[in-house]
Amino acid sequence: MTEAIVYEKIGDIAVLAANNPPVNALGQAVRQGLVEGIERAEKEGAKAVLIYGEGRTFFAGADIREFGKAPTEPFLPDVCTRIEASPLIVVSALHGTALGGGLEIALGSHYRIAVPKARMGLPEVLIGVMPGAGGTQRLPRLIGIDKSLDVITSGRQIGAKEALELGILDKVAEGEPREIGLAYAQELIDAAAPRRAISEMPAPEPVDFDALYDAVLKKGRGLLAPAVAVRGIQACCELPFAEGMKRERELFMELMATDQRQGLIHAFFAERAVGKLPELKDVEPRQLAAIGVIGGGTMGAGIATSALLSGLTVTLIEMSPEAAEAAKGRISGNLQGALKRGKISPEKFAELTEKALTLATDYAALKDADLVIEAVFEEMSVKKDVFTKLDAICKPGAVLASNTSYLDVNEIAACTSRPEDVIGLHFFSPAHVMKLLEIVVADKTAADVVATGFALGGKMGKVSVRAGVCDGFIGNRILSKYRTCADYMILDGASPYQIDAALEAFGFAMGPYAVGDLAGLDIGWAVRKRKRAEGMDPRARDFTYADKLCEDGHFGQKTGMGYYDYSAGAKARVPNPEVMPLIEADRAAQGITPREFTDEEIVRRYMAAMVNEAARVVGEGIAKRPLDVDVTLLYGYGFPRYRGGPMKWADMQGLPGLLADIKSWAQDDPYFWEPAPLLEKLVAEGRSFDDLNKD
Ligand code: T1G
Repeated sequence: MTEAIVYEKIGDIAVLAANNPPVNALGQAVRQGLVEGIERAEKEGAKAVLIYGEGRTFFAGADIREFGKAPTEPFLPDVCTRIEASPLIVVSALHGTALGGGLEIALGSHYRIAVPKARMGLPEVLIGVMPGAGGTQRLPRLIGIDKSLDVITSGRQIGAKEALELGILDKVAEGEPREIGLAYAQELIDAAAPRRAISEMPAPEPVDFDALYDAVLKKGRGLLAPAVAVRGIQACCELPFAEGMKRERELFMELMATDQRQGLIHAFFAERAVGKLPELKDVEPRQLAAIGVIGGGTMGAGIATSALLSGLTVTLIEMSPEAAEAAKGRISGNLQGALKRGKISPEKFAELTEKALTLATDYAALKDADLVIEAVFEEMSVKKDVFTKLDAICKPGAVLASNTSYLDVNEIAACTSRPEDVIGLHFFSPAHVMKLLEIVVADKTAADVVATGFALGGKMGKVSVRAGVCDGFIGNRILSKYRTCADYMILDGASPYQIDAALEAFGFAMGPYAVGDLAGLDIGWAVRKRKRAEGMDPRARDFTYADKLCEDGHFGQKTGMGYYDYSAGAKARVPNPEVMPLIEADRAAQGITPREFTDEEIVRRYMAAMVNEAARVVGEGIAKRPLDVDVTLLYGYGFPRYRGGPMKWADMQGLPGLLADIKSWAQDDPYFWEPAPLLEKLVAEGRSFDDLNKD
């Protein structure tokens, strides 16, 4: 008997306990153990079988580390069918997260019980595949087409209460999974309950699956898996069970072979790896219970909201009592959202706004804070003034953090007597919604202060990425490059509307010009003015059309006009008629004869600019690994998740071809298209960005 499944006989009940930490993934040994356990139970004359998981959870799904490798017997769908075919009563007792193949094992069982806190679901589409062990064949038989479509195409997790209401569970009981499972199995034996094989239940009547397929494909914005899963449900309704299982397997293997599956699995593991830094191994974070926030504008209020929701107390400092009250209003507004979505109760709302939040105008209120983060005006002199005051007021060991989005954290640290306590915590707006947090580590930042930054991000449910100090850190520095590439393509003949459409077809939720209108064109305008004031490299191409748009007062959605005219609403995406004349005038003034761009060229150039700058960012150590760039772009910049991130995309495209394109474009613009040394090195060595992730 393989140790991954521990067999035990208790009276008439054979117990199969999964023992494969950390999440009882259904690796080969577990699958083997389940089949052997069922066979042994039948040989030993048991009347029922109980399957449950030791440790933190029931099976959390197939072992996704086996993906991409040759599948090994016994295959998971066969294990589920073997369980179901047993003449004994088979009970699964769920706790933790019974996901994917885990829930499919439970569906292969005849009865299902769970503890109240158990969660379950079929999240396969989130990693680019679909249920491949009978989920699309059994679930519709159990709960119908509509509910199965929701569960399977959303990949969402379901709580035990909802699962009971849906009919996925037969019972929910307090207690340990083993105990409630044994009691339920005995109850079924005593009641002479019948085997209840889902595959023997009638399948739902077919519906218009072509229409469903089209609707799901459209909703997925290019994501294949949910739509292909619809074909699995169709097979359930149109084919006998055994043929339906074969069809499901075919569809599953088709998805397994897609780039999207590669991209999504990469994203899954990258977002877990990004918080694992060797330099933080065994480093304890400092105490984190009470924090201070300076500045209650959009960012400060968002940060305070996120901190309050994560259980921290917050002292918010503003310039005046009125400004502090206004900040409290923003925070309450943010929390109203959480209240409406049922994330917090009315009592919790009152506790957060009335007890956990303290307003003040005097920095002395920060004397006991464990960490203070400033979100004041993006001006170095203002930041230095704040940090000088904090240095004088805050207790020894307090972490002093800046939310700056590009200023030099080393320079900020240097104005305190404790540079080792200073760090950058770059939140993205709105800070209580966006998951990305760039943890900007300055030259003298202490390791336990970095660990405290990650601990804060963890409490807030952020995806935290370590960044070095440079203009724009990881995300904004790369953004500046690919955004400039788009601007250059406009100078040379493309339109902002063609560029937005091409990149939305690539998978971005919004193209760069629609994003600019949403965020506010004045932000980019200020950056361009700052860079001109700092002195731009004479080799850099400049353009005026974007400035003129701002000079005309068009900042995007907030003024009703930007690249688009919002008078008919944001969804209408009506081009602003003033834009093309400004672009044409700029081209004429620079003697540029516009040329045609294909959508393919637009995407290729845009992505090459992104990857080339990202390679510099990794090469300079600003980002630790290529996967850190992937996670940053996925969580902060709307990069399509099914492509895995820019570095994963580049690996799948092939680095040599990308470098060749960059070199050919460098003939026209050697400054902008200078190849990144790391990219040249990897191509010369025949290596990929993913090879670097594994170094
Ligand atoms: N296979 C292998 N390793 C896994 C794993 C899995 N399914 N799930 C998690 N891990 C690892 C993870 O990499 C990390 O490893 C550790 O476990 C803790 O995970 C046929 C084919 C279960 C909700 O998609 O959603 O079944 O970094 O840090 O936050 O239809 O992990 O410690 O070395 O995420 O508490 C379907 C994916 C597979 C579930 C736990 N199942 N996992 O979250 O811990 S496809 C899934 C999760 C399938 C069948 C198809 C979460 C979690 P390390 P963690 P967590």
